[in-house]
Amino acid sequence: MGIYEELEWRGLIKDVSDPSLKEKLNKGGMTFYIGTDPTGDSLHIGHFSSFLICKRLKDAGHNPIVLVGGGTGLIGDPKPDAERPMITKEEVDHNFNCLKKQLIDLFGCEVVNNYDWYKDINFIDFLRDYGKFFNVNYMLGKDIVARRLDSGITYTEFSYMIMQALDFYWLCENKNVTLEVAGQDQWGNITAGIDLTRKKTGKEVYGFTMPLLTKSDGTKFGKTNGKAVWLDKEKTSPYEMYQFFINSEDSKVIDYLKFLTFLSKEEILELEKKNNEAPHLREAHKALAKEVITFIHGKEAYEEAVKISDALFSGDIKSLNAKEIEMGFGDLPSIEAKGQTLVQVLTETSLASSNREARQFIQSGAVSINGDKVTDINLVMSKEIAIDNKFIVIRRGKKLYALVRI
Ligand code: 629
Repeated sequence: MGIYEELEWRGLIKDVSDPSLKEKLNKGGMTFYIGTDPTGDSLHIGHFSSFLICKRLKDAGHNPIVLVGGGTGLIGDPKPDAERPMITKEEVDHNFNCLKKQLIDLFGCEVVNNYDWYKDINFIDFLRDYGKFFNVNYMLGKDIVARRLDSGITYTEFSYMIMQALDFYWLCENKNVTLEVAGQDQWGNITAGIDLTRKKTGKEVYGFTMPLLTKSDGTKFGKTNGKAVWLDKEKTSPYEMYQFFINSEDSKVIDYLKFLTFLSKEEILELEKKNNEAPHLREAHKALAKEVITFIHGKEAYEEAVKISDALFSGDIKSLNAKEIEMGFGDLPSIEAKGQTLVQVLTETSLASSNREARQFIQSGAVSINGDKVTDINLVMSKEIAIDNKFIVIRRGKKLYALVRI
């Protein structure tokens, strides 16, 4: 199976600019690029699903270049619904450096910045050497622009497609790039670049897009409780990422394995069989979490995430050190220890609705401290009973937790 057939099997081919691309991709040897704008200081799992194409095509004998748009990031790629807020040059520079580091750490590829060539193009030259090739009706025909005419689009965002098209032309002339790849939302920008390059040089360049990962209800993949799943472990811990993948919908987990891992077709079909026969064992989900977290954060971070998850499930909190508790309980209810009794802590953390109910829970044996059942309603929160003198983990029943910080 050639790389094109593999990408098709994985569901990673959406639009293709020319049928001849199939043979070209299977042959290898193309220099291609994929871009991202520095709108934030970390990539998220949605970017990750697109940027994996760098490794997929590199493994098939192609040469990846990643563009981080220090120039286009100052302008803003129009979104279907509304104008983007303008971000400052300082923010763009900071974000550029963050994303460049992440991309090199993850993919080890060449990173270019389109500000490096925009800074040398003055306004008159831009209009004469590039704007002249864009008929306004052509630009209005692009899907995202057409959808913005009612709500309004500024000249700034309207100009964006000329800039991205210019990039493809510049990279073709200066880096021998003959292919741009992106998620499906970028089709209009890619075809603008193909057309501009042909008009200016007579050369044929190519593009294809990948579907954007979605949840079964069609909404955007990569958000959990309204929060994005970031690649920066200080923003989304490997443990949180583990929980995100373990809780993927059963109906989507095989698609996610195809999009987000390098497991073979045979391995994925085997996991699909297991997922159909015994979804409660979550073997496909665990494989997905293992492959993605190991790729992004490394084997140790993955193993630590599993250890925390198992401890929380079994209640064996004592097996965790303070750092692991911090990671595992990051977003659970937590309070500072100020000499409270266990009864007060249960009500303060809403593990009980009243002191009376708290006493009932404790005396019925429903409450444990750091994994050990306690029945002493007068137990005082102190560092003597804390793990590493830092944390006291309260558990009520099977799944309700709260954290007392010393
Ligand atoms: C200049 C800028 C170029 C080529 C591309 C770009 C960025 C592009 C864009 N991409 C999205 C982004 O920056 O906005 N105009 O967040 C995003 N991309 C990855 C995938 C995507 C796309 O980073 O292509 O489809 C989904 O993640 O939306 O010369």
